[in-house]
Amino acid sequence: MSKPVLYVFGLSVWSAAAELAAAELYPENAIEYKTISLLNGENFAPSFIDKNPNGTIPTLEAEGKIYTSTAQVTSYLVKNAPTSVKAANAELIETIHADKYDPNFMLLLSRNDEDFKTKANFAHVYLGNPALEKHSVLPEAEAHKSFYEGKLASNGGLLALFKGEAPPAAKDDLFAKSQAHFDNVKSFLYGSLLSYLPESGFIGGNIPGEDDYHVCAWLTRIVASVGGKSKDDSLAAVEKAFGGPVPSKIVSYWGAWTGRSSWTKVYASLH
Ligand SMILES: N[C@@H](CCC(=O)N[C@@H](CS)C(=O)NCC(=O)O)C(=O)O
Ligand SMILES: *[C@@H]1O[C@H](CO)[C@@H](O)[C@H](O)[C@H]1NC(C)=O
Repeated sequence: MSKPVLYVFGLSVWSAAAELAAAELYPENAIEYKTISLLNGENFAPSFIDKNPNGTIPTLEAEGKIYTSTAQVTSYLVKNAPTSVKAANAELIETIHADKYDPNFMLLLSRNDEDFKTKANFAHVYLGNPALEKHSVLPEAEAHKSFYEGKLASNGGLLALFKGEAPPAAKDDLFAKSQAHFDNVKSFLYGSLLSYLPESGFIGGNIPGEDDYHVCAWLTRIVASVGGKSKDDSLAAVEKAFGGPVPSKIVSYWGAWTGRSSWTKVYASLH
């Protein structure tokens, strides 16, 4: 039987959730990894959209089937692993993937002109990727016309803002939306997330369970998005950004994850 193929990218938050699951549960050579560079827009190639109509990673091909969301990919990896771990709490998975807590938006989040300047470079590279348009005009792209139209419109709209081509009111909208997002993330991190976390160890017990891969990936991105660069400086960065001491459950959870070899493997740099 051929190996499962996991499509990943080293800077992707949700790819990291699947990579953590793979590193925790499978021997080194049990899974074939294929890198899809989001910075080069490889996820916009029609051949990739054929596999995942949303053009997102992680994506998994296994036993003739294809899994197109983080929840599906991770769930497959857990169910088919040689060892068993605690299965997911569907409510937590849905919550942590909710738009209001979207960890990817943290990279573009601009609450004021200073943020806006800091994020502009990434916004230009990511949203203005010429690969999207290039792939969209290929004959093979025809079958995915609505995907390309939607993506060009949404990326283009936000890019116009960062290029200073949009009306000032649109920029104010971005600032307001960003402030609301920041507040949502803060209230989750300092509030409702804690109800799912144990005092020590993992949601899955002494070892991480299915929920923990998602929560770790989300938390590590939040830490990275506020300037955390290593496991040791990270909580100080969180405290400074959100203006409050990090809750003890988060401190303990961060320590539990960052002590694992899977975390060290996936997070050579925080992302
Ligand atoms: N809801 C999807 C989101 C996955 C997602 O947003 N993946 C990002 C990387 S973390 C991606 O591939 N983005 C590329 C894009 O949206 O163009 C899931 O849970 O799998
Ligand atoms: C694409 O994304 C949407 C919105 O997140 C989701 O409802 C849909 O199931 C996804 N499609 C696939 C094939 O994963």
